[in-house]
Order: sequence, then C-alpha cells, then structure tokens
Amino acid sequence: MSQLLARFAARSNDPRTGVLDDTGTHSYASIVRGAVAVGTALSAGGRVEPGDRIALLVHPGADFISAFFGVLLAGGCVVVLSPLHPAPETRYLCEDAGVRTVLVSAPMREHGAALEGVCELRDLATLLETPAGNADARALADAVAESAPALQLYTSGTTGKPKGAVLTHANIGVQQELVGQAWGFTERDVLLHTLPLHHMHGLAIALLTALGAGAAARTRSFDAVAVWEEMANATVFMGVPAMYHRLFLAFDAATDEERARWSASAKQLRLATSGSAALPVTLAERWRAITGTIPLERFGMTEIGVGISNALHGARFAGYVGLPLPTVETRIAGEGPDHAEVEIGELWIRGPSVFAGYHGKTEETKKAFAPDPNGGAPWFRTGDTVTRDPSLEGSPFKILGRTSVDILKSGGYKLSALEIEEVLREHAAVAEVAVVGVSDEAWGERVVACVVLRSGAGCETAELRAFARERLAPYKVPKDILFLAELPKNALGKVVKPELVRQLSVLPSPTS
Ligand code: MLC
Ligand code: AMP
Repeated sequence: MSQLLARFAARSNDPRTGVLDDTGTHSYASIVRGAVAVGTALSAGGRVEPGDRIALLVHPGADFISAFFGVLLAGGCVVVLSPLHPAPETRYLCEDAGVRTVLVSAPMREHGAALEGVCELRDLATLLETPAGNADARALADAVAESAPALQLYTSGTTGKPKGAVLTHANIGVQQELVGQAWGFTERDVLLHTLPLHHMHGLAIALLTALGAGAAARTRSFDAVAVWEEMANATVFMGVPAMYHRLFLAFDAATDEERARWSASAKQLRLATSGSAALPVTLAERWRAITGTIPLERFGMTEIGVGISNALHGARFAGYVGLPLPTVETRIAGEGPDHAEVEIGELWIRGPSVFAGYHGKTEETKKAFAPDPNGGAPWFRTGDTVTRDPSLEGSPFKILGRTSVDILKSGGYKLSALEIEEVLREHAAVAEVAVVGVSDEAWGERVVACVVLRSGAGCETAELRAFARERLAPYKVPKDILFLAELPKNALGKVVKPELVRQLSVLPSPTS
C-alpha cells in the first residue's frame, strides 16, 4: 500500500492547519475531505484506470493539494501544468503524457483554453463539492500499490523536448521520509513555500516533505519583500539561489527598521535551505552575515529528489552539498570503459528514491542508467561532474558542473539548449543558432542565443524573443540574442560551444 497516501489519509480527522494560502487557513481534515471528493468524482463510473495520467492546472494552495491527492486516491498519476507554459508547450506535455483529463481551477481557466479539444477539462471547484458518501481516504489509499506511478515531472534533457520522469508512490514516499528526517521536520513546522509546483523542488522536496511530517505550509508566489515579511511566521524557508539573490537586493534597498525586523525573522527560522543550482559562496556568506549561519545546501534532481545534503546540525560548508542521505548510494565514475571510481567524475546514484524511467522513452531511459561494474543494481547517471574534499569533515561532495554543455540552469530551472535552438531555427530568418549559458549573478546562468541570419534576411532581437515567447516558457526565452557572421566550429562542422561561451563571457553582463 502507498505510504505516501497512508500518511496523508492518516490526517483525515486532523483539525490542525495544513495549509495557509491566499484564501485563508485550511485544516488537514478539510484538505483530505477535498481529496476524497476529487478522488470519488474522478473514479465515478470506473473512469480512471490505474496509472492514468491526469493533469492539474491548479493555483498553489489547499485546492492544489486536494486535487493532487484526489488523483492519487483515484489510482491516477499526476502531471502538473503551469500557466507559465504557452499553449504549444502545454499541449506537448499533455500529448506526450497521454493526458485525457485536466483538472482546472478558476484562476487558470483562461490558460486551460489551450487544451480545449485536446483533453477533457474538469472544473476543480465542482469536483471538490462532490458528495463522497461513505468513501474514506484510508480505504482508497489501501487500494494503491507502492509500485504504481504517482507523479510524472517534466525535465529538460540533451535531446530537445522535455521528458516525463515517472516517480512511483514508493519513490516519493521514501523521499518524504529521507528529507523529512534529515531536516528534522515535525508537526510544529511552518514552511514558507514560494517555489513553483511543476518541478521537483517545489512539489516534492518542499511541499510533500512538509505535509508528510504533518507540518503547515504557507503557500504564496515569490516576492522578496513579502518573503522577508512572512518569515516571522515560519520555521523553514526553501529557495533556489536566484531567490536568495533577490532577497539580498531587497534587503539592501530596505530601511534600517525593516532590516532589523527582517534579520530577526530570518534568525528565528530553524532552517533555510538552498538547492536546484549551485549557491554561490557570496550568497551563502550574505545569509550568514544576516542570520549567523549559511543556508543548508543540498543536491537534488527530478529523477531522485534530494540525494546529497549538508547536515541539519553540525558542520555545513559553503560551496559543498554535504553527504548522501541514508539509502542513497553514490559512485564517482570515470570515463573509461570500466567506469572505475575516480576523484573527479560523473556522479552516479542508486537507491529506492530513484525514479522508474522516462515515460514512453525506452532508449533514453536505458541511456540514463549504467550497469554496475561489480554486477550490482544499475546506477542512475546524473550528468553532474563532482568530487569530494577529504580535507573537510566527512569528505563532503562538491558539484563542479554539468557533463553536457547543452544543459543550462537559469534561476533553478533546468533548460535544454537544444530545445531552445529548435524553436529559434523555425524562424524564417534564422540560418544557424547556438544557445549557451553564460555565468550570471542573478540567474546563475543566463541564456544567450547566437544567431547567424540567412543571407539577405533581417531580424531584430525583440522579434526573435517574441517568436520564442509564443512557443516557450518565459524563463527559457534567451535574455540576449547576438547576431554573428559565423559560429565557431570544429573540423567536423560542429559548433564549439565552450569557445562560444569563452568569447561571450568577456562581454559585459546586462542586469535584467
Ligand atoms: C523568471 N524569469 C526568468 C526566470 N524566472 N528568466 C530566466 N530564468 C528564470 N529562472 C524571467 C521572467 O519570465 C521575466 O521575463 C523576467 O525574468 C523577470 O521575471 P520575474 O517576474 O521577476 O521572475 P519571477 O516570476 O519572480 O521568477 C523568479 C524566480 C523563478 C527565481 C522566483 O525563476 C523561480 O521560481 N525559480 C525556481 C525554479 C525551480 O523551482 N526549480 C526547481 C527545479 S527541480 P521577461 O522577459 O518577461 O522580463 C530541481 C531539483 C532540485 O532542480 O535539486 O531542487
Ligand atoms: P532538475 O532536472 O531541474 O531536477 O535539475 C537537477 C540538476 O540541478 C542537477 O543535475 C544539478 O545539475 C542541479 N543542482 C541541484 N542542486 C544543486 C546544487 N546544490 N548545486 C549545484 N547544482 C545543483
């Protein structure tokens, strides 16, 4: 039976606050009631086959959680859509996942229009009011197996369009336990939650960890001043480095009175974490200057949840991600045919939190795993180059970068250079294009497109960005577009991206 669901169902009569959202406070009992109503409505007439992909286009908050668990209680697997995605991307996600039903909340109705004729759109408010009769969350949870798919999260890869990573109930249940225990979550916690819910960090690492421990989550959109103000009512904050960057910009612009109040609020947090991208040491030290301690940095991935983490208590090292969580096995694999363990190499991971595979992509799933050189269980290849530092207590891991130049991280979002290139190449004026990430203070990496125009064609930066914006989420749209006479290429005619990045990195960095 699904432990993820069992933990949720156990709160059926819990009157304590589970969520504080922009509509008010919601008890666990009411959130579970909502989930049972949604699950009952979805299952009516045997309409949900086990593992059916059901998408959510739902604003963050209590209704989102009821919708999420409602789908799971009905035996379905959740695909989370975001209003940040323009229509073609939203349609791609639903078509790739084989989604037939989408639950839509009122604030998202307009965005749902992109799916009319593609999927059945069901009004979440109506489902939440479905009489659930004698239906009981525990009984529904009993019927769902640990091995069933629970969540399909889309993540960018080196092959163009995003892939759907399938996580089972067991994967998420284990992640809930590992992270909850490592970071000391209890029912007394209040998580200040401002991360998007269509990715691993916001949905599983933050929200499901908190709910698994019976903590309360205050959900709101990210706004630096509001986050400072709301810290006073929270015990935990989780962010990506770009959020910390914004927090410090707001802090610097604040009055003395605000700074004093905000630093007191930040100091009383029992935990502030950073992940999804490398936290620059300068940002870690800024947090220390304000609160007396650096954020707890950890390494995670869509496919594994949190794998490696600094300790809640004891030494934390800026620039390092700490040590593997219990049950997470690691190997630093060399490039040779035997993939011998080396000091600097690709991080391989295995254990019960590792995902089941990419939906409908047998070949890519196969490529993502490597056989164990010693005949054990296969390893998931993270694509991250790492090392360990034996001079520090415990020999913590350090993430040195991605093995592929085509994977970028901007503000915590993983982006595929190839996906962005494919879109730009569709523009009539574009002959060649190479997308690269350039180091950037605000975003970690800034997406830059280098374009060679067709002879005689004219095109401005604004036109090309607008073209990309109609087809890609705004955070994938290149911040800069440089028109070049040619791209640097090797003898085989392949663009030498490291050379391009080197050329670009000497250009001054804009501030947006
Ligand atoms: C917003 N913009 C971005 C961007 N976010 N551009 C590049 N990279 C990003 N990450 C764009 C907007 O579209 C807009 O463009 C301009 O920047 C200003 O937008 P904004 O309104 O000020 O941004 P905001 O909505 O406040 O978003 C900033 C942010 C957001 C930091 C809150 O990026 C964010 O939520 N990041 C978190 C990503 C995340 O959750 N990753 C987890 C992946 S899972 P324009 O052109 O309109 O001006 C994972 C596993 C793990 O990695 O280990 O955790
Ligand atoms: P995603 O596919 O969005 O889940 O992104 C996972 C990737 O984020 C990892 O493979 C790393 O490249 C990166 N990442 C996550 N946490 C960290 C961290 N603390 N330091 C550096 N990179 C990180």
